[in-house]
Amino acid sequence: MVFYNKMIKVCGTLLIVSILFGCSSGDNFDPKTAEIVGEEKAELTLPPNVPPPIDRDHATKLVVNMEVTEEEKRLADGVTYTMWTFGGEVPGKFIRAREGDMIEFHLQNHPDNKLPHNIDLHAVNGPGGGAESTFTAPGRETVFTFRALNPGLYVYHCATAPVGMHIANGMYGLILIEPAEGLSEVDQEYYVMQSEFYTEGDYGERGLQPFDMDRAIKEDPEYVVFNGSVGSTTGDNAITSNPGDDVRLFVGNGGPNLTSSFHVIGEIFDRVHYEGGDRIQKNVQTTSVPAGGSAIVEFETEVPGDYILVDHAIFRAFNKGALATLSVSGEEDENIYTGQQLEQVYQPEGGAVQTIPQEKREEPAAQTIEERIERGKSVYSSVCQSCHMKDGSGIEGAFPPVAKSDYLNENPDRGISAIVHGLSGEITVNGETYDGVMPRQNLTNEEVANVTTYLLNSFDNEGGRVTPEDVERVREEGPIE
Ligand code: HEC
Ligand SMILES: [Cu+2]
Repeated sequence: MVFYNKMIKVCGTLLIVSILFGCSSGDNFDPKTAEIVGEEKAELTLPPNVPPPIDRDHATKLVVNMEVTEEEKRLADGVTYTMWTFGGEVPGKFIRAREGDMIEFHLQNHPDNKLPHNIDLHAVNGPGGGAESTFTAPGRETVFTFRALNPGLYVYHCATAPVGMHIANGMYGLILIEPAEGLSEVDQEYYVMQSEFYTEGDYGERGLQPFDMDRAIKEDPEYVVFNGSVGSTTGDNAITSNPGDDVRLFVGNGGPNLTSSFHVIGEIFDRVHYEGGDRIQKNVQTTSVPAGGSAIVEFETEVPGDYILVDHAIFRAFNKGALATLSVSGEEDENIYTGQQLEQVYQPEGGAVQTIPQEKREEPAAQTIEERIERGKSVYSSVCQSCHMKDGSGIEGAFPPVAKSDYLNENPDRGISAIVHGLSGEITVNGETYDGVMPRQNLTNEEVANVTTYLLNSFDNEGGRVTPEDVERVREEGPIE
């Protein structure tokens, strides 16, 4: 304390010293008593966008208008859900304020809504985080004011009973209280928030899906997503940067139940404000973001390519939707990453063995097409399903659909070739472009014939039959472009 007072004195009297020692007006800034200068209307943004950094050097009265809506929205392709939103989207609009600001919060419940709602902002010091003051019936508006005392990244959510259901239906978002001295300058800032959906239908089941309370209580979601839907932030909607840029992600987790193991495939977080607070951890691979919590993640993107944001509880990523894409475009840098330098036959026995031995598995050949389809189905579920999904729909932006696939139906040999030779490079399936890598599958001719026959006769494909002789022929002819 004595030392602190002394520092202020030194800083105040010796400007040069104060610059050297990094003193700033922030050192004796008290958010409780900071003078409120002027008034502003807060600019709110929908995900993945973030309002611009605050360039004020004083506290102000900040007016926030947040409208609650209840509307049917896309959860996945062919799947919709009645979402309850803060500001028209899930997650809700991003709020950016400065430490010391006096925030006048207006909660507006749209007259077409059916239910009352309120808001608990974790950035508030006061009962219910504002929930008690903002209980609002449809067609009504409530107002309360709070002082932003603690800088950090905070979750807000609806806290109207049943609270779990209001959150599960989409009522959460992020509010950033910038420290008085501001955050470091970066090239891009994005808003990414994870959450779960508990639907009556299984993953991918089409139509408007009602909320399933039993699944929610068991914490067994069908969907785990970033920014409100499967594929919200992939393909044309991917977030972007360029090599050499500093990227800052404001990461939130609305839950309602699961903790996220937040990870970006192919990147290391240079700095993490873990739990959205002051402390910085450096050089982090995966950071925990608890339900109702956050993290600020910063890293430089060095090398061009697609970087996939995942919950590294990995079945959530590949089977429940928790995938987003950061697309980095620009110059390669082989000093940092070369890309593949070699791909060749691996011969553990040395040069004497010229081919990889085909493991001979005991299996009598299928006699009928029904038998083929039946056996092909079990190959599919043990080998292919993890990427192409149980219903063959694939994953937007990553794995093409094998359901109703024009690419496959046009020439079934392409399917055989993908399995026995692998497949990479750009292909177009049902109008969407994919540029992924399907590894060569180590299956017998019989198994490939079965699984391809199964594919052709399932998932709305056009039928057909493939024999082990067809597979042998495609093996010999080499990959089909
Ligand atoms: C590790 C993930 C993965 C696995 C496992 C996998 N695939 Fe693929 N598959 C892909 C990717 C990625 C592509 C697209 C490759 C590209 O973009 O060039 C693809 C493409 C295909 C295609 C052509 C495109 C289309 O959608 O019609 C077929 C057919 C296919 N796979 C069938 C299968 C079958 C059958 C199996 C199981 C024996 C299987 N795949 C296993 C990832 C996978
Ligand atoms: Cu609510």
